[in-house]
Amino acid sequence: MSTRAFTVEGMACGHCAEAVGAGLRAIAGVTRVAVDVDSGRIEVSADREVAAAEVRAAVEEAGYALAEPQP
Ligand SMILES: [Cu+2]
Repeated sequence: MSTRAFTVEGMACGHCAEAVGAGLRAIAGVTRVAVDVDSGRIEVSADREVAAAEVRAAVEEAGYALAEPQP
């Protein structure tokens, strides 16, 4: 079980969160997704190691962008 957090840019409302959440839940092995619209923070829990590239692809598929990691 692993949980990773990312920041999504461009979400504005519950529909955005729903779209991003649905995309993330469709990733194989994902067991739990939390999306906070205001901060853009997402948490992805999975029963395997999910690559950042997979999360990025799902977020972009939903029409949003993953923020670059903070230095
Ligand atoms: Cu929205």
